[in-house]
Amino acid sequence: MRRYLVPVLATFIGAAGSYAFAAGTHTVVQSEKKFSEAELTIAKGDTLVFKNEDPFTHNVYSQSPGIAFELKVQKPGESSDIKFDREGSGEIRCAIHPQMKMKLTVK
Ligand SMILES: [Cu+2]
Repeated sequence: MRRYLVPVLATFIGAAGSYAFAAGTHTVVQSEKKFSEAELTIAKGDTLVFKNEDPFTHNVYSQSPGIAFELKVQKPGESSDIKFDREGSGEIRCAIHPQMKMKLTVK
């Protein structure tokens, strides 16, 4: 019995620790070839979840300094997490649908 107690305690303490330092999570939905947010400001260390609710593929990316990333092919129904560890700001776009744009600031 005792040998099971240690991992359980470790898991509990680990969960409490990560809860105490938990950074924010924000969700941006892609629907009808639009982002659900036109403009978003988040804190350094926060995570953005991009959720594709369209019936077709998107490729969300940014080339702006500090926030550059690329999700590559994101199929219908898929969610992707991006953690932003650096300060920066700029535009997030979709490589497939040029009309899709939003502004992101990480500070
Ligand atoms: Cu798209």
